Amino acid sequence: KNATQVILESIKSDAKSLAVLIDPDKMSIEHVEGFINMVNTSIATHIFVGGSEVGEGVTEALVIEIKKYTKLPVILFPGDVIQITDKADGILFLSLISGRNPEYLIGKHVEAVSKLKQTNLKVMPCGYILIENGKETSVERVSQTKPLKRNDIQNIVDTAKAGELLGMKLIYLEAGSGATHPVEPEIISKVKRELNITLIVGGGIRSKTELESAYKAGANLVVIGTAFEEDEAFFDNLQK
Ligand code: 1GP
Repeated sequence: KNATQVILESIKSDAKSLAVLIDPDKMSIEHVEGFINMVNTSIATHIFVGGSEVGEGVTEALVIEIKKYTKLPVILFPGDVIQITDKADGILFLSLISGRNPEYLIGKHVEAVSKLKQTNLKVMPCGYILIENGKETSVERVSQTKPLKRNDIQNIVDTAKAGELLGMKLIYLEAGSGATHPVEPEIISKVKRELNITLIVGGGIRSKTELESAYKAGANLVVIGTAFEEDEAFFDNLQK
């Protein structure tokens, strides 16, 4: 099975997948080998690479290094067009549908096309929904958009459904990197109930209990970054 097939199957299936998010801004090249070795022994199924503020060329160098040590699919989770590199397997083509900033709804995507045409990246259209978690997140700051209110669940559900009806293959409920409160299970389950496509959940998940409750509520793929950045011993709880 090649990486692209693995990605496709993970999109279609109801599997409980875990993506480890690596922010190129925070991971040094020297540290990649040791870190990826820990990822390999864990239950992680995907590696996401991306951040809100990353310089030119940094992502590509990091992806090349990651690929040396793992067979897991490496998916770009880009905050900007400059993070596109054909060294990865796929890209989440994120439209920030919780916001009303045309740049992040369609502008960046138009800009990305000429770059994507030069790659073999598997492009995965994804409705990206930012949900308030109590403090301002970097997505909010960089995109100049407001998150959806966490007590207006109907609006969150309708936003996710609108993404599906527009043809998106994935919906990503995002509390924001380092969020104090992850997306609540009640929100996950109500969105999942209405949705016929794969549901990704991330932001602020720091324990195995929170991970499991996200799966139980209906998340198909959970993304964790900060918990690994802050304490690599977290991998010990997530062994295969
Ligand atoms: C951020 O959802 C991801 O975009 C992961 O968030 O860094 O809080 O795990 P954390």
